[in-house]
Amino acid sequence: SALSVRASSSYADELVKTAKTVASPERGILAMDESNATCGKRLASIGLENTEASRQAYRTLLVTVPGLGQYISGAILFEETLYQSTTDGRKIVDVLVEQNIVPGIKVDKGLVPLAGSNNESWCQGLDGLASRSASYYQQGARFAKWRTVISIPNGPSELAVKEAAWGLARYAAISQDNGLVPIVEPEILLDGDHGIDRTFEVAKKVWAGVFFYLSQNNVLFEGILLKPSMVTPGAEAKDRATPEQVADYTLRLLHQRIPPAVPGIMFLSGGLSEVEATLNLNAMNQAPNPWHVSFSYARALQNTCLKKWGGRPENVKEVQEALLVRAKANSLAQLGKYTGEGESEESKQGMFVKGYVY
Ligand code: 5MM
Repeated sequence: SALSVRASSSYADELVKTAKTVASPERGILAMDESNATCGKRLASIGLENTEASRQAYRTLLVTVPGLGQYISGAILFEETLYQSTTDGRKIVDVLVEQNIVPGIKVDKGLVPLAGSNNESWCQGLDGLASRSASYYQQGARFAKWRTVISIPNGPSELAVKEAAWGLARYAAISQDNGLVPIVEPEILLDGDHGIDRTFEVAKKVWAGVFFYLSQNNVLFEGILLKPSMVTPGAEAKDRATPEQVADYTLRLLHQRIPPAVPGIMFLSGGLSEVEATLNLNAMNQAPNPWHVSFSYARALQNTCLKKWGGRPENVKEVQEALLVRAKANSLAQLGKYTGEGESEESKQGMFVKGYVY
């Protein structure tokens, strides 16, 4: 069977099941795994201090949205949240499971400069990853995430692409050995004034490398999920692309590089506006795809919520409704049935920050 490809993982059947659950129709992933540094920046944008209590209050608000599990199949958590309780003392992991949402965990240790490259980065976190993953599984996580980045204006150099792909593949193999479905995320940053064709060319190289090393590491393709960037022009390109053009390029990329054995493609939003991210996803789901094509957004799900919240308890209900609106819009887009009607002006504003380093 396909599963014997990775005979060494005793978790093979469970991995396949988990991946299918996360990649289930009408649903996608809520990425709420901001590291403390990134979360601090988000909180600073609404004038709040980056304390554990603020992070707990914010994450409590997100996971307790009534009915969230109808649109959200998985939530990616930062380590602190995986071990944290809600403000009223329930384990966050338990709240997610009650909501029918699979808990996931960010396992990478972030980006650092890649020596010998053209100012590019690589992603750390392989040391000790097996034992950390085993503990995360014990704690209730069933999938993992590792985000590395590729910069188009800075190259990308062959070295950076190879390092990104190899790191993702080692992480994926280690995750599967410990029962966690790896989300493979090589984010191609929006920075640059290049056109969409250049992004397409770079994305093809990156995914070729990723799948070469995934197979070299005997990763079970049926038990992974991908988190790609959509193929768009650089954020500073003069020629913009319509959702139909983005969908056309992105689907072409997927068809040329991603085996149909992979159950789910969960796109990141990367600084696109909330509405743009939803429109693009909707355009990709106008015809049946070999994979579940859905979302794993952080900013494009949370931006309006964060602003509406502002740290004020009296706003919680309204904020929770706002998250549900975005989750529902993306759920409709997963089905190719989103119309874009009634969206606020704010949700149409891009969130790209030039040269932004998390
Ligand atoms: C939520 O941010 C995630 C973790 O970021 P840091 O390690 O930098 O704090 C990030 O990986 C996120 O899950 C993806 O980039 C997708 O988020 P967007 O905002 O691009 O949809």
